[in-house]
Amino acid sequence: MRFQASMKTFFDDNGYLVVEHVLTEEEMAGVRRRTDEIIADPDSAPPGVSVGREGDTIADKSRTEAANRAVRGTAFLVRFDPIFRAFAQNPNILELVRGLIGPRIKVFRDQMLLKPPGGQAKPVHQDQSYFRVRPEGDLVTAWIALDPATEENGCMRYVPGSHKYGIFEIETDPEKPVHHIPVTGAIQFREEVRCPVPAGSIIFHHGCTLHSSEVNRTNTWRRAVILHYTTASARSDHASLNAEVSLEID
Ligand SMILES: O=C(O)CCC(=O)C(=O)O
Repeated sequence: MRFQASMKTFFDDNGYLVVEHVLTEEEMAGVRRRTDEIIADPDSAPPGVSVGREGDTIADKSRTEAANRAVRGTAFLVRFDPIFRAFAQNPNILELVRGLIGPRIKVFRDQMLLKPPGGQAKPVHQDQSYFRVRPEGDLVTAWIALDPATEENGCMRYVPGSHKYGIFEIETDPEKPVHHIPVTGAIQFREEVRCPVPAGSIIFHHGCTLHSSEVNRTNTWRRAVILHYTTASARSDHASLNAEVSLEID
């Protein structure tokens, strides 16, 4: 799928953009295989990659030990795994990212969210709440579906237009400090949009767009690669994040 000016118009208005069928089965084969290897044996991840478990971020301790041990996510595969590094430079992905934020880009951060069967919800948040990249509009997240994402398995949900309000103050739950809950006060947002997509699709979202996903109510995994691109010159307020950029491209 080639970049079209109408995509940028939609993205600027709504703060997200669904592009279906960007990647072929062949283009996803390597990352799917590596993902499954890491799910089966988290110790097989290269040094430097962090692997998170369901139990790290959920307060419900009544779940089984196996459910809490299931891999929930990773960080830094692009930085340390050659297959993911090549994937993050897929020309079709880069063309779309450059169309949205400009010609010179880098992968600021990378992660996966791998909802296992029964996997937990991700509450509403803004990526910029974590990353604090300046300028604020220079961060775009590419959420890449390795499996079909459905309402049943926890597809992405977006609040259209919410990126226009900047970065909100946050509250955190002491039990689950990983979740940054934005304090949005009396703002009347447009209605949330659910975005089921076929595998190989990409949903782009602005760093300030409010988004979330629900519990995976199916018996199969919902795997997604999440690449946070910025302009080459963008910098975070957090020096430690600038020191750990996933991949310089331009
Ligand atoms: O994959 C999910 O369920 C949530 C992903 C997310 O919050 C993000 O891409 O920022």
